[in-house]
Order: sequence, then C-alpha cells, then structure tokens
Amino acid sequence: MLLIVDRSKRSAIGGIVRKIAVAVLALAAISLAGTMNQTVTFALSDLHLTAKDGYTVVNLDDALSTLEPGSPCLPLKSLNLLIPPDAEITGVEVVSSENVVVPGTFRVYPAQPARPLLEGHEVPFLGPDDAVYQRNGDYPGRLVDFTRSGSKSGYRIAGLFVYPVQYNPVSGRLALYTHLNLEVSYQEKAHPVLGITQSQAELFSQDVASIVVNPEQVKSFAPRTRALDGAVDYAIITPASLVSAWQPLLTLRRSQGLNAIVMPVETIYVHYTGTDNPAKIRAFITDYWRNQGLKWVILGGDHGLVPTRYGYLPYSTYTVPADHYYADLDWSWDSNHNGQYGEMTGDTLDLLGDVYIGRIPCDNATQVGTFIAKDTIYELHPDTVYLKKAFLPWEWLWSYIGHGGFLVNNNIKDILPWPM
Ligand SMILES: [Ca+2]
Ligand SMILES: [Ca+2]
Repeated sequence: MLLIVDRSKRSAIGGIVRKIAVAVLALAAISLAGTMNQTVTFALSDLHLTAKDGYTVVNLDDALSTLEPGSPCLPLKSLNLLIPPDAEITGVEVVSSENVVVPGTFRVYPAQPARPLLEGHEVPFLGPDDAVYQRNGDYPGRLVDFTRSGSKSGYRIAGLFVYPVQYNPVSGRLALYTHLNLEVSYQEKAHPVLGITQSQAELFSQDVASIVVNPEQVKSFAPRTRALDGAVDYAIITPASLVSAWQPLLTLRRSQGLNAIVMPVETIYVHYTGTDNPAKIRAFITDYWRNQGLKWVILGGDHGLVPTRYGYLPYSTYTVPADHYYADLDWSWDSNHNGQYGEMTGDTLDLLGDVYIGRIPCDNATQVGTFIAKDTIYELHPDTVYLKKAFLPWEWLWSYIGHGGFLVNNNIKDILPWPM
C-alpha cells in the first residue's frame, strides 16, 4: 500500500512530534536531576599558624594544602561524598556560611613546586607570585570545588575540595569559614549501575561508610544487589608450582565458611586476554569480582612470580610498583594507550579499591609455609599481652608547609582496636 502524505501536514505533524519529544526529554532531564545538602564545619582551634622566613605557614588539622607554585599555600580539605550509584555530580554551591577573622595581619608562605623526595637535589625557594600577592581580594576566592565521581565496589563517590581559609594578600587578612552549608547537584542515569552480591554489599558498605561524609546514606545509595552470592569469596593467585603450598591457607579459609580457591597464573594467562600478564590477571579478578562475588584476593608470590603493574610518575625517572591496579577495577589505567599506567593526565582511573588485595611476597614453598605458620598464629592465637602499644614513627615530608607523616599516623591510630 502506498501511503500518500500531504507534505505540509507531515511537516506539521513532525513538528508536533518533535516538540513532544523535546518536552518528554526535558521532563526526563528534570526528573533525573537531584540535589543534596551537606554541612561542613571547621574549628578555629584546629588552625595553626607558624612563622617561617618572614612568612606565616598556615595549617589546619586533617587538611591538605593548596599547591599552586608561588601562590599562598592554604589549607585544602578533601572530602568524599556518596551519591546515587548511577549519578554524576554536576555542581556544588555554598548556600550559607559563617566565618571568623583571625586577629592580626599575615604574609602567607608561597606554595613550592612538587619534587621527588629521593633524588637528592636542592630545589631553590620559589618566591611569591606578584600577580596573586598584589591582588586585593580573597585567595583562593572560591570556597568549594568538586571532581567527577569514581566507583568503589559499585558505590559512587564524588570528591569535594573545600577551601576553608581565605586570604587577602594586600590587607593580610585571614578568615576561617567555620560553617559551610553546601548544595550538591547531580544527574542520575549518568552511569550504569553495577550489580553486586548481598555479601559484597555488606562487606564493602563498611569501608564506604568509613570514608564518606554522609555515611547515613550508604543504604539508600547502595548499588543494586543480585541473587548470585558466594560462588568465590577468596582467591589466591600464584604460580602452578606453589599451588600445593597454599593449601593450608585455603583449608583455613574454607573452615571459616568462605568459598576459597587457588588460581595458577598460568591458567589465567591462557584463559584471559590483555596487553600483558598484569592486564590478564586484572581481567581475571574483574571477572570473578563481577560474576562470582569475589571479595578478597591474595597475590601469592613476589613480583617475579606474580607480576605487578608499574605506575608512571610524571616528575621523576622512577616508576612505582602499584598492586592497587588489581584492586581498582574501573577503567584500564592506560586509557591513552601509551603503555604508561596511572598517568595523572591522559589516563582514567578513580583509585577507589573495588576488592581487597594483599601480596604475600614469597619466593618458594618454604617461605609460603613459614608465612602461613606465622600468619595462622597471629590470626587464631594472638598474643594479647604485649599487643597493646604501637610505635608509629613519621618523617617531615614537605617541611615548608609542615606536612608530616603524623597525618597518616593519626589515621592509623584512629582505626587501632585499642585506645592510645
Ligand atoms: Ca597512559
Ligand atoms: Ca574503582
């Protein structure tokens, strides 16, 4: 049958259809957008000012620092915000705020260029950038930034950067924002939602709750769960020659109710594809994490037996062994395909671990046996008499901003199972 349509009418109908389609799309866009509020507070007692070479170094407890070379070095608070599992953050605004002015006038120490710690060369002091220090206005000026989200075991986490200290280089005025009420905008349906098993969700949700500022939303923003559960909880990846040596650990984990397996690297290399052996191992872990309910992975051997991935450092000739490549299973870590993994610019990775990875760097069956014997004693028969104190040494890492290892140690202290 030949359908004859009046061109003018078809055009009119098409226009109506297009308008309806646009209206539906607009409605969908509106209905997919959401906002959430988050309050952030800072205490004046946590702000520390110290004199150095005619400048004032400004530190805030548990905060990082701004790093723009030659500009005032000021506290930067990095926060993780849990958002719906399919959402992407689109904006953040300060709805209301309170601040206090720090008594006095200050000349804030300028941030210095990044440099490797171990190469032994002195880097000359970089003086203040006049373009910033002669500007009569607050620096950094903005109070908050955001970064795109990443996925931690299916939970979606966005980054917020808060700049609670504002500084006017001309007047020397320092102000601390003690209270910020933030409105975060997000768009849903921006990412596919990963299906994880119930036991994965229960395990990983504890970690997620511990690193986000809104742990009360862990349940409501959880990824979807699916029925398959517990096919493989725990995998030991090792050369075929060491498979039998790991049997006692396998037996222990199975007695604890876990479905545990040993997977020879040779089998992985045959059955999984990738640009090299580390990529194949990661493909195996990703497969079992997504399809078998995998939660824990042991790399059972030193790097000569179970290879590591080397991450790229842009400001050094070194590369960094990074088993975190096997834990963060999103993206490829080399999205620009130049063979350099984990580049700060050019590659895509979120650095949020999706499974638990541990390497036991044994070289032979004797060392595997020794490790298992010691580990089993510590796990099953711990000496609780002397394990009451921890020695946590630290080093100044960036002395010009007072950034020392105590930040890391304080985090360790907070998760120890006994008070210090
Ligand atoms: Ca790359
Ligand atoms: Ca990840």
